[in-house]
Amino acid sequence: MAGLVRVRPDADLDEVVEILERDGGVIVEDLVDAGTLASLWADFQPALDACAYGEDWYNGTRTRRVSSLFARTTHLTPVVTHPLYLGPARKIMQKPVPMWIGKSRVEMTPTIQISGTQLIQLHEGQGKQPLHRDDALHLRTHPGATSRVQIMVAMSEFTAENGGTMVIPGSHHWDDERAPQASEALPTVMSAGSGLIWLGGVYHGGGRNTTSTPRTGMTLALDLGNLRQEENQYLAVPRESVLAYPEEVRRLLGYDRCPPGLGWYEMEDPYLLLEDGEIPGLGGIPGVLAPVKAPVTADV
Ligand SMILES: O=C(O)CCC(=O)C(=O)O
Repeated sequence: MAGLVRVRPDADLDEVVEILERDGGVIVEDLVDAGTLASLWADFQPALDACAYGEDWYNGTRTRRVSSLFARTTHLTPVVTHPLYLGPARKIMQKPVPMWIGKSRVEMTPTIQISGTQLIQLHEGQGKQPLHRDDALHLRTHPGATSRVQIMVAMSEFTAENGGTMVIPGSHHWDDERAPQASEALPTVMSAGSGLIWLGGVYHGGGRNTTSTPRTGMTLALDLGNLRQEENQYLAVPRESVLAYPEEVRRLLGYDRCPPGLGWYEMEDPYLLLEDGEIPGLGGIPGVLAPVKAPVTADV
């Protein structure tokens, strides 16, 4: 198969969804503007410089990895809410699920959430990472519905020589018997500020860096809201840092409920606790809201 399709940041959402569902990945050129990229570098550089290389073959022994990104910067909103990242993630993953509750036929649409965040800096001599599927974290079987949409933003240029992410286009359609071959994987070549977006079922991995210049990528993953977050965002991001972001991002960080009823606090939307520091009326007003207001009849 040919390499991944490249689109501009103003590409049509439905077209990008179609590309992603067909090929498993897409490159959005110039997804992050120069000002945002500079701000992210300013906030992340000290942590990257202080970070030691990894110690195992999978994470890379010539690779620096820095996580807890929403605690380290306030500049991630334009990345995680980019219409060509969040838009396709919502369209692909937030599919209504029909169910019976007693005699009522209802549909529940899951939320999505920020799962893992990481800077990945490959240094000279870093070899290829084993090809893998990121939805393996949730022990997903294939083929199956997509439960993760991930982005890798090029913080520096990605080339075939410096370890640009290796991707096997179309591999999300494969079953679990077919093993990925290195010869099938194509390097992601993109300029700083561009973004590779791919589905959780796609085989991919970091490439080999044979140059003397580090390759720096920033990856964020959006997962279905009924799965455990890869990175524990409640521990990784202090409340003050969460509050530095707008409501949509706060909810994506996990301060939300996934229908029909996951993630509640005292049976209420945890977002209320985050914002107000208390659940209004708790203990004082009878009739605390049910987790989900679905059209369910009382007779069972
Ligand atoms: O660094 C990359 O390009 C990909 C890294 C990756 O897939 C991983 O660490 O799981």
